[in-house]
Amino acid sequence: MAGSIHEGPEFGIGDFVLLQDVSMDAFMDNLKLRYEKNRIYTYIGEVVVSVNPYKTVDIYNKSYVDQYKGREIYERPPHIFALADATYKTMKRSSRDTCIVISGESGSGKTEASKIIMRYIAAVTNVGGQKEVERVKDVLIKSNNILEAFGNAKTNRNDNSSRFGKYMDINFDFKGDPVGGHVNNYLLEKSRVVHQQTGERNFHAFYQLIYGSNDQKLSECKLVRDPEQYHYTAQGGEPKCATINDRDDYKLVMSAMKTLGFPFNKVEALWRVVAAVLHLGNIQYEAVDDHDHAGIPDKSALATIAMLMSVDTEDLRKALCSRVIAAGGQVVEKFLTVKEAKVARDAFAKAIYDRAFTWIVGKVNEAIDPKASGMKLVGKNTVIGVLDIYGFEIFDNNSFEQFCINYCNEKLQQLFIQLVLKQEQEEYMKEGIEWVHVEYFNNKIICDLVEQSHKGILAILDEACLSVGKVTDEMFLTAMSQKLSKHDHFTCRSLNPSDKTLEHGVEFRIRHYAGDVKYSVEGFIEKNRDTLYQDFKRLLYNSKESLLKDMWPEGKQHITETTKRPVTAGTNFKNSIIALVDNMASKEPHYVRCIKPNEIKSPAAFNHERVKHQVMYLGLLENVRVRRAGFVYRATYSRFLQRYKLISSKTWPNFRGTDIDGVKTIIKEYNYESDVAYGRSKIFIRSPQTLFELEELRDKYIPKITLFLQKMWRGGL
Ligand code: AOV
Ligand code: MG
Repeated sequence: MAGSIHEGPEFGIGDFVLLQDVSMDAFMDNLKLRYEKNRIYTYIGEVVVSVNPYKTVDIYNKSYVDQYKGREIYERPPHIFALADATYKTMKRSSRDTCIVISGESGSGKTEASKIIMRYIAAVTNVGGQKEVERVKDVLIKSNNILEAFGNAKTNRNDNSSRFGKYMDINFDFKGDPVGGHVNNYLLEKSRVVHQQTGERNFHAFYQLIYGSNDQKLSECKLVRDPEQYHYTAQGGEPKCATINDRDDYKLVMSAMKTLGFPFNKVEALWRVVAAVLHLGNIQYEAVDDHDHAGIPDKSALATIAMLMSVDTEDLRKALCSRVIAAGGQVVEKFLTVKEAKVARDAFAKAIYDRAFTWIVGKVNEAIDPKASGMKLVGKNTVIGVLDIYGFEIFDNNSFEQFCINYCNEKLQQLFIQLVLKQEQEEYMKEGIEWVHVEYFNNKIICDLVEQSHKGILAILDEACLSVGKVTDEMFLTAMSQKLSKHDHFTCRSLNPSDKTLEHGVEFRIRHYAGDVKYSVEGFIEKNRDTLYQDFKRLLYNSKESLLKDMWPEGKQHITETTKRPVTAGTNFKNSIIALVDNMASKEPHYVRCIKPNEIKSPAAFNHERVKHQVMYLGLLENVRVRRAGFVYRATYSRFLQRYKLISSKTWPNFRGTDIDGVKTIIKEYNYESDVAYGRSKIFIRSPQTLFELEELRDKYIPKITLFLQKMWRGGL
């Protein structure tokens, strides 16, 4: 039965819903068998489960595109193309906004999946070959090169790990051709700019500049071709990554920026800013007096940075060594200690890079703005949103960033639970079919632990950040241990003294849906406050380089003006993730659930325990159960009749009655009545066996029908 959902026993079952018995063992056996046969995609109804192959699988070429284009999901072997096609068709047929939610832990294949989906959509649209649409598609696809260069990095989990969240809308005109798009970015892990764990790298862009730019540009930036010379790119210890070619990637990024119409002088200024950040990391401080006040002995380093950022050298020195404060109407200069100056310098480097990234996203959005495409937008404009966010992660040392990333993954799991349950429940209700309730772990309790007002972790953190006087990370931990002592998913040493794995006053643990994570509170307060001295803002606002000046409009403010306290980083992130989830819930969602087969990026290892763990926490088995709720297959009457009418002489070639009567005729003829239920618009089938038999019958009849048609065409009938 090659060619349909059931590919034959040697490839396992293409849809977990069709498993004879729904057990963890059966699920795992099927997943493993398919993975070993390079069948990396398997369905759970309309959800696609994808296992990262860690090798090139030749299943994305044009002949595959042609096989899936316009077909129904069940008609071909499982493929992410089928999901992309279904999403596209739904949007086109019903003029509804749709979205694709891609989830899974770090390194499971989300970003690759999102790009495969985008390329598929590009391949099946614009049949009319309009030049402008081709340009829009090119721009949309190439925007990935730029965003990944500045927003992705090598981590110990993934050589090309997304360090920002990305939600991209692709806009379509009424004909279904792409006319533009929009990117929303979420919290860039900017701490990476100044610190990387052993084995990790900074953002790709730094290495692309060092390895990829020509000699002239490198010397203009006063750089050498060796990342180990720079503190911000040397800490990980392995600046070269076997799976990444920074030189080629630099060229790709430059070409993409050109395609997207980034002005050349801005691109040049942007790379100078990247270079300036590298030089900043090498700034050394020394004490200049008995109060440990900071001074910078290397004047030429200062001059280089000032040159690269087009600011005054002395202003730069001042901003790096002191701060100006307004006290009682008087403006006074306060000198920083060496330790304070280092913190300020790192905050400065992080902020510059973060703003530069935001600027890049803004530029990408200008380039892909549907209005800018120059195409006339007639009729209703619909979108397909693609969500590719940083996956759940556990490192040796987990900080505020992992806390935010993992919270975001909790929210996505919550969305999945709510919508999949809701959708299935609604379907049964709408069709008037009784359904069986399926129990599973609802992670709402963990979302609440983080986000609840007043008693959630983020609220406690904000409270600590806003209180007057010196507040330390340890005090924040104490506050949590008092307020969250009864929470099943939170613990720290003072709540659980026997847990020797947690360090007193430093660490806490959250039982996430995807596993236990130990966080270190160190830096939580500072990262949540996310303060940057006004001095730096003023410095960059006064830059002669318009790129920098435009990035820092608030530098215009005079020192004596008071500003409202900005929203903290954590609350800001929470609000944007809540808005994101609401946005997706308002669209018609489709899901890709990515699984990482092993920890060693190997194409040949299926780590049973690791995969089982993911299957468990993703709730895939429960997903199968809910989807089955007694029925393995459903189809509208017209669809069913169209597919199977050829297996009965009573319905072939034409049935002269309603679709439902036609379906009933077939079901009766083959004695399947006890195995089906008739809904309002759909037929529901209980056992996989019935579906297989129907498919087999269809396969048996197809040659006869073909013969029949050939004879007819030749005039023999
Ligand atoms: P992620 O997006 O889920 O992690 P990626 O999509 O970056 O993971 O995948 C990690 C690596 O796995 C890629 O760089 C490829 O080498 C390989 N890979 C993934 N999918 C495929 C595929 N379909 N075919 C071939 N190779 C693949 V993170 O961004 O870390 O959460 O924050
Ligand atoms: Mg990614």
